[in-house]
Amino acid sequence: MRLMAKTRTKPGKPKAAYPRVTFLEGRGDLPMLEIMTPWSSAEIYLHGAQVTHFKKHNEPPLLFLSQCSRFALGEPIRGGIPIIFPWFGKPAGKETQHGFARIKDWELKEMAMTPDGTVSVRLQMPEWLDSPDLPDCILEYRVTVNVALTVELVIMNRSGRDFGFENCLHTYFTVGDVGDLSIVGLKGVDYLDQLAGFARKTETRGAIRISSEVDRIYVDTPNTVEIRDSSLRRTIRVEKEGSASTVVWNPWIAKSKAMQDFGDDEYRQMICVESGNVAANAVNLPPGQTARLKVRLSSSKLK
Ligand code: TA6
Repeated sequence: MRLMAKTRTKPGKPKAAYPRVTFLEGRGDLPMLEIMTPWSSAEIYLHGAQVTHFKKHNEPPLLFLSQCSRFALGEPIRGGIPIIFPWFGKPAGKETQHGFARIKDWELKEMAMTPDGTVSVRLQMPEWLDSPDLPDCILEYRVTVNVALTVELVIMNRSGRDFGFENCLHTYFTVGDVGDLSIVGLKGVDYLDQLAGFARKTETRGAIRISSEVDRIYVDTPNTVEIRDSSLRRTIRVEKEGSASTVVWNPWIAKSKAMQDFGDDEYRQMICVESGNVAANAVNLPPGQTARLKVRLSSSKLK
């Protein structure tokens, strides 16, 4: 099914090619939005409200999507920006890794285009009934596509009690070769090393290089992070608001082989730099309050 939502053009004027939003059945016949703007293209699946693609017209894709990803109900999509909520990892007693937001089918609530060609989309997770470990709240996700990609996860606590949760925008970035990049912005920040039993350490490097599996939760940091990719000659900027944690992950060889929905060699073309509130930075949201987690992803030529 292809329904086109185009900007209105005055009679006699050539039809604007951009901006354009097309609703179609994507991989696995899952409904998705295909977005074209004067600067870029993007794709959002209603499954998990997952942005799976963002690419500026004159650059390689910014987001990484595994060629082996599943696109099926109840399964997470491997790549793009998975929404992690209401817990990170797999705490005791939880049956799914990284919560359930990324495997729910979200609803498209609003779509807007501005005269300059920016496209914004608002999605909402299906409501649930208040329960002892899951207070009644509204979850919205706002995606803005132009020369950059901005995503915002908004959680409104409608219950009569505090709501404690973790959230994270688990972003997968495309890189030329993981051995040719450096991650800048985390020097002096403490992190929990998931490969060393969550031991707390301090980052001593101004430019972090990747040469083995990395799985670190940097805590108490509002910092912007840059991914400087000398292979693609590109710098990716990860700016964030409402986030105290930054997670850096690359599965490397063994874990890549162990993941069914990830190619054995795909670790070379990706890095995860994730923005959220995890572990000691978990959120406690009082009744009636709203929590906002916002990330702006942009790129420029590597100087
Ligand atoms: O990004 C950090 C992490 O928690 C890693 O430990 C790894 O499990 C990754 O998330 C991917 O998790 P997923 O459930 O998507 O396979």
